[in-house]
Amino acid sequence: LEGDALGSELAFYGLLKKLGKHATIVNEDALPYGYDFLPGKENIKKFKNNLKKQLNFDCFVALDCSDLRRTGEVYRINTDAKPILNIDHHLSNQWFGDVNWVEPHASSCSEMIYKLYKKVRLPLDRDTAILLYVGILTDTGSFHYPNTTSFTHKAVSELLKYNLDIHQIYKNIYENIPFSDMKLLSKILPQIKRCVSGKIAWFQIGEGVLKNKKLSFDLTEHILGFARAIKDVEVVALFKENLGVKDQIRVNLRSQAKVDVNKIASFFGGGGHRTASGATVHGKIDQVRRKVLAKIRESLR
Ligand SMILES: [Mn+2]
Repeated sequence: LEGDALGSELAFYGLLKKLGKHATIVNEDALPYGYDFLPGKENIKKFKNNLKKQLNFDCFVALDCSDLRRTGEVYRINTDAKPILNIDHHLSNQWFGDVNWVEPHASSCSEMIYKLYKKVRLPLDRDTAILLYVGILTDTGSFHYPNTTSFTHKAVSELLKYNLDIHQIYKNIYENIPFSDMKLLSKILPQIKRCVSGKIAWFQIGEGVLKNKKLSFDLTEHILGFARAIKDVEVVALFKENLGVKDQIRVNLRSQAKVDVNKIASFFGGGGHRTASGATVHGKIDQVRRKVLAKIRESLR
């Protein structure tokens, strides 16, 4: 769960409200670090089993989710199998909805919700502009990933008319790292390894490194971004032993535009985008790492 998921769900919720509809936002995870400033965040309910009985709805909407399982336990509230609306921009989207609005060329789900505001001719407001801006900002890597288009900038140009404090928004999300996390980052960075003449850079983070510490999403992004900035690197891989679950490895992949890491992640049961993807793989960390690196090697040929 990150900026685009939060921005798009809150902006879509606002759109439904303006149309006089009742809606409830349910997330599996708590609000991640750094996103406390999002307007309307108090409308997000954390998933609980008893919500199944409390909620009564006609339509289940998934935003920024390639796969229903990516909602965690949340899809289980749809016990009466009500119609599913799937709004997403992942290349790996599974078309699980009864209605599927999937645009793999959109920079973000938030950009799609911006389009929806235009389509239904609803006026934007400052809070909505903040939410959509956050979603687009985070999913485009602050407007430098190849998914950034002329339309993306056109949308943002309109959002900025609402007097957004873009400096503060950036600070909240990216320059808000706790000192202890930065110290942890400085311990992980020297463990970087390369292979295939420096075309692959990878990190392996064992359970010991994170003993009693939670690696925040932002920290993962920083590690990946750091490695991707190295000369000649085409693909970055991060292997992390999931705290709590035995023999479960989280694999995060990033690439320059050349290699399609969505394909690699899909091979291992995950997915995502062409230049950013991930998978949760069962196995020992060394064994998983070897398999994934072999697959990346293949794709570099
Ligand atoms: Mn997204």
